[in-house]
Amino acid sequence: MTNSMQNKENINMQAPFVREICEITYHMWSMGWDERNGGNISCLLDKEEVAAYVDIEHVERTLPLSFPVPELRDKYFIVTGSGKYFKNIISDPKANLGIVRVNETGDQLDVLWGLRDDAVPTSELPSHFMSHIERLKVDPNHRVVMHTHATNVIAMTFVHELDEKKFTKTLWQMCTECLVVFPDGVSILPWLVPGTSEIGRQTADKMKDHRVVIWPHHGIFGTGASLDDAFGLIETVEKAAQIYMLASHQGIKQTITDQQLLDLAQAFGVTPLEGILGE
Ligand code: 2HA
Ligand code: ZN
Repeated sequence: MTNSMQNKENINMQAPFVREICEITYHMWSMGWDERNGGNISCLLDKEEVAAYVDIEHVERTLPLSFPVPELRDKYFIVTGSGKYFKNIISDPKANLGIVRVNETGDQLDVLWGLRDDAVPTSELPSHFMSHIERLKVDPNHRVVMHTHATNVIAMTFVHELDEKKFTKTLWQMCTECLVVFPDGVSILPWLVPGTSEIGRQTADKMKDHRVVIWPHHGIFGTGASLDDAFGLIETVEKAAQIYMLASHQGIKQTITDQQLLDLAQAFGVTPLEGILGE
């Protein structure tokens, strides 16, 4: 067998993009964020990196897209499957993940690998694909959209005002690192029915100038140039929300001041989202 054929046989073990998603989803489940089938991930892949492991000329199935995405034509993604449990991906990636390509007209998906037993991509595919389109416009390095039910972020949406600027400021005040990690702040949608094109459009609209979108009483979307990048962003927001949930009902006696946050931004060379810190 040639090396390339061996690679194609052993994709579960060898493809770094499969291994990474296996590890990170297991980790996210261990954090308690992805109960049952909660959470979903999509990651943009280069044609060449896919072709090293999968026969890209062989289409296993095609799936119609109810929301055409011509902007993503000929793009390759690894996605989590609808109804699949993050807990189980690591032990059976081929059943729980899929490698798909958007066709030339942007209205169909070619399944190239995985999604075994007629599985389909995540129910939140509209939010993922529409967010990829917007993030790619502002960041050519963008690759990952990650959705998870981060526990303390959800809890905070019950007890904190849902004003984006006030929510962002509270998060920045909870840990010194926050302003450095997400100077662009967090955005928040109204409560909407998940899985629809409408929540996809509204999520993507926020993604024009944010990397984080919070769905109240549901979870969080984070984006980035890599799985680590998107995960690290969500982890930092979740940590701040956790501190808030631990500290707020005790009566907060002091916090990081606006001037200290401005000093921090200057020291780390980041520009805080406007209209949050008093100048
Ligand atoms: O994949 O998290 O929002 C299940 C969900 C839906
Ligand atoms: Zn969800």
